[in-house]
Amino acid sequence: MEKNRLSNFRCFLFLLCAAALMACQKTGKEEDSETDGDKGIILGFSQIGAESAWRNCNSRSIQEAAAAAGIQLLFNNAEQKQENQIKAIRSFIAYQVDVIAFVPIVAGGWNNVLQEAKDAGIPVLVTDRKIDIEDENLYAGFIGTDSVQEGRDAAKFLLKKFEGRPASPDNPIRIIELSGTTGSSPAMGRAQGFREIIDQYPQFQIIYSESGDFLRSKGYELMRSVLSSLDEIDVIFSHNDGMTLGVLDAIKEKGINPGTDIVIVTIDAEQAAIDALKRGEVNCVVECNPKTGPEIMQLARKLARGDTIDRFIHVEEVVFSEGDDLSGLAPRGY
Ligand code: GZL
Repeated sequence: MEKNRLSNFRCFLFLLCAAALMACQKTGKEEDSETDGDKGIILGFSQIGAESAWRNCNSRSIQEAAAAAGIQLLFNNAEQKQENQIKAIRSFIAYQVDVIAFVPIVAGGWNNVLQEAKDAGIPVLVTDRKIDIEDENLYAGFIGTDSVQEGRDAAKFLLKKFEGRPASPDNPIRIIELSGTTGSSPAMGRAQGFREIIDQYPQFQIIYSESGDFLRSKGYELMRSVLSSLDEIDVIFSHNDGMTLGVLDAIKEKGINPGTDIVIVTIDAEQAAIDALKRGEVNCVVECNPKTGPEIMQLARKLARGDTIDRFIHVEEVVFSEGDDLSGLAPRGY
């Protein structure tokens, strides 16, 4: 009971601060409305947390783009808890923001709060991760990356890497998979896309798959445990660079050469992963673009005006492989 009261009080405080902030800025809204109808839009954004360099870059992109667009941003960090996201969305509804956008930490459990937003007449934009929902009309659209394609791209690299290598179901190419947050669309999508390709070639076998929750610390722990129990590993497929950095730490501790003794494929394309690719410690890095802030603001403007948007908008992404000339690659910024 005590915890709940504290949590509700925090939510009330958040609302109070938001109201105070917007009250002075809202006066600006009336003045601005004469000059630019789009200015003064209030966007409520629920971010899942700060679990990786990718997530922090995603948050910076949203905050910087809102400032550049003159959109008033109510930004809430849910600290990896869906219940905090639901509370934040409810506070945005209570405050009657113009648009709500959020990254759903997991795909399920959004029906009720999105129905409340719809009943309040507030359009909702889903970003980065997708949701499973009965009534697709409860949100206006999605912008983010295509996790299933990212999984396919990882698998296609392995087909090329092991082309011509003698392998059979009796002498398989043994794959360890470290997956992302259980129930999240990137973890499910990457696993699905990877298997769509790999399952066509029986010589590839996933001998171990476990969630590392997109965290470097869990990637390290899981890899230490795997190395203590399995001695024949050919490939590590890691759903994000954060976990991969933990994997590299664990592998090097055992005197094993990552990228040579074990092929490593990873997703996100953080600077640290690109640097590991350049050092030959990683063999393939599939990009997952976190810099969607400007597009999110354009979509928020459209929704605030009552316009419709495309249902699914996937951002462009590339694949970086060993042997690529990366000398001209710009700093990644995350
Ligand atoms: C993917 C995104 C994932 C990243 C991780 O779209 O949701 O969450 O791959 C991040 O680095 O934690």
